[in-house]
Amino acid sequence: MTIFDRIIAGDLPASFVHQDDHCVVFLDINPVSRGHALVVPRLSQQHLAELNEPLLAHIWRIARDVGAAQQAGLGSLAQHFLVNDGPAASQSVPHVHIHVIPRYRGDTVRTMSRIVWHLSTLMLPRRESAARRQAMDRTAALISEAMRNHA
Ligand code: DGP
Repeated sequence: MTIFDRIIAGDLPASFVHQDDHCVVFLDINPVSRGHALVVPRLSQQHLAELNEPLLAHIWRIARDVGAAQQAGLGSLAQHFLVNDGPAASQSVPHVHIHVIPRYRGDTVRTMSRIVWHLSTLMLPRRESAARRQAMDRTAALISEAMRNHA
């Protein structure tokens, strides 16, 4: 069982953006930028190649919609879609997930250095706090609302 299975089961907290029959979207605990989201299939598989075509299409469609909703809800200008597809590609959670990382005006140095840091083995998990969770919940709600409005 992966940590994402535990989030999907409701055993661990997360700031959810979207949930449907096939996937969930919640904010990354260690965000590269504000609103950094993870699109996670409910099916617990490690590699993209293990997903069937309809599920693959679905999670990429949802990732596209999350990117659009980050722009509408948070004012980002564009987004990176990133999949670390295996441990040798810096995958730390063995459960397929698409990172949707928003980009903001003037953020090149900060975001690029954080992406490098994110992909390195130096990454340390952030501590949970009530204030931090509330801030993440507010950000998730803004993306979620924009996603519903653009559906
Ligand atoms: P990757 O390196 O591609 O496997 O990214 C895994 C991401 O998952 C990483 O950016 C941090 C995030 N993450 C790990 N544990 C948790 C957690 O418990 N909650 C949330 N929201 N994100 C997590």
